[in-house]
Amino acid sequence: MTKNKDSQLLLSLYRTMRLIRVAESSLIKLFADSEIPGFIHLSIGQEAVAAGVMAALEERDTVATNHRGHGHVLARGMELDLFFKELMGKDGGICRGRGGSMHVADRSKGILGANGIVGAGIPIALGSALAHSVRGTGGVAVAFFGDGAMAEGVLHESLNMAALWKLPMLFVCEHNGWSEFSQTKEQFVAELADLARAFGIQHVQVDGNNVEEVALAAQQLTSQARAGGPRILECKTHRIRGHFEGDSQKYRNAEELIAADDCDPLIFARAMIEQCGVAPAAVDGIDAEVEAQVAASVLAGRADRQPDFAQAFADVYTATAAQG
Ligand SMILES: Cc1ncc(C[n+]2csc(CCOP(=O)(O)OP(=O)(O)O)c2C)c(N)n1
Repeated sequence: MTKNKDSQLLLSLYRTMRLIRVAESSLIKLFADSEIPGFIHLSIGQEAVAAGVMAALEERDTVATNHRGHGHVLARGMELDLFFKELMGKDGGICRGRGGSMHVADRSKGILGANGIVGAGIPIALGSALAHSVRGTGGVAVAFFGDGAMAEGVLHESLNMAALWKLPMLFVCEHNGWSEFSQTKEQFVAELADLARAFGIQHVQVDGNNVEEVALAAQQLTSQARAGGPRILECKTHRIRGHFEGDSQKYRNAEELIAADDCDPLIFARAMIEQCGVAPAAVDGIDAEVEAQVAASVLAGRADRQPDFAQAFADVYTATAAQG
């Protein structure tokens, strides 16, 4: 890769990360002002995983995510207005305001859905990988999950089936060290590498705060998975905010929070871009464009109408189910 090409890739990855950061930062205020119903779980600090993995995917690929999935769906290209309207519970949202933060889905982009149940997106991606395999689509299914899911049986069963049937699937673990308010090392006795070994699946661990490293590993692993056989990508990263928005994080010590701030993937990417000889003004330009884009989508979300009751129930129960 030439230096020029490198900087183009980095700029594009940086733009995606900045979009996630600005979108989620605006959600902080919207949530505090009660403009977002329900709970939100922010991925601030973990943007490099979403940007790096999505850059490796093709249109035919499919993705299932978890409760901390805003970054994944934005990086996959969910339309920003539709995203904000959905999170604000508005009629024009991608799921007509019924899904909200933890249940966004967009089949037009191969996004099979976010999921509030730990590990529950994994078998959905597994089913999709089976469909890719049976139908010969050439697609790969990606499951994003946190390290908290390592202790869930559904991950172990899914690893087994994916390996047994050589499915085109990429398991992506965002290892931030925490499962809600408990450290993962206090609730899971092994490492992801041990599970990989047990099921005979190739496992690669990367610095999840280095977007270039994530992107290169994801590129390699998806092309291997596409050829028929699951792969695992483990990204070591940091959750900068609390488990959910509003969590005061009393269970974390100050040093850890400062260390998480020091690993900011955006600052790291910006430094790499400048090392390629790109003028800081070019990066500032991206920041300004993204800020304007997000501000416009927040306004579009505010301007949209609430779904009415009849609409909120439509498609939730079929006529047959309602009668029976
Ligand atoms: C099956 C199940 N058990 C417990 C919970 C409660 N819960 C919600 S998020 C969470 C921890 C998730 O940690 P992790 O998967 O590492 O993701 P992170 O929040 O760190 O991104 C738990 C235990 C749940 N939603 N589902």
